[in-house]
Amino acid sequence: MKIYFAGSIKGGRNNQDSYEMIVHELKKYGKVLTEHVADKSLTDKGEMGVTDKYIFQRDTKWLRECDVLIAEITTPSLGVGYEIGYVETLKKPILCLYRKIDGKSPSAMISGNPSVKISSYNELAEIQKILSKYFISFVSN
Ligand code: 6IA
Repeated sequence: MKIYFAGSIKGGRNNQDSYEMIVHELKKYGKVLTEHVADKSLTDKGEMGVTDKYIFQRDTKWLRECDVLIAEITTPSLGVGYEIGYVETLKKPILCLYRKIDGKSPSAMISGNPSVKISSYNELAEIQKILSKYFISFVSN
């Protein structure tokens, strides 16, 4: 199974610890095409040495290739929102995860979207359960 993991880069790297945990868990279920998104050394300046055009062409190719999109949406990101919309038009499954923070909630374009499955967590340790439950139902459908 090819998994596209989406997480904020230019939107801010505040939730990089969640991205790392998610990618660690996702590797149990398939090939993660975008492991670099979780990389601690990647800053909100992005990947060094590659052009924006290259990134766009490579990432949209992977979005067309993937079997599922898993997005961490706690930190709002234009790129992640774009990726969710792109994959939705391809009718592929989408799971969004977000960390519960007082006074904050995800965009209605995600939480109100019937094509998107959404799960929240308080602690990083909950991510493992959310993903195992998701992939069990994914395989049985
Ligand atoms: O708008 P954002 O940068 O927060 O968008 C993040 C999302 O878009 C991630 O899920 C990635 O899949 C994708 N993405 C956007 N920019 C990059 C990037 N470098 N490197 C890898 N993936 C990206 C940024 C530009 C750099 C040349 C300075």
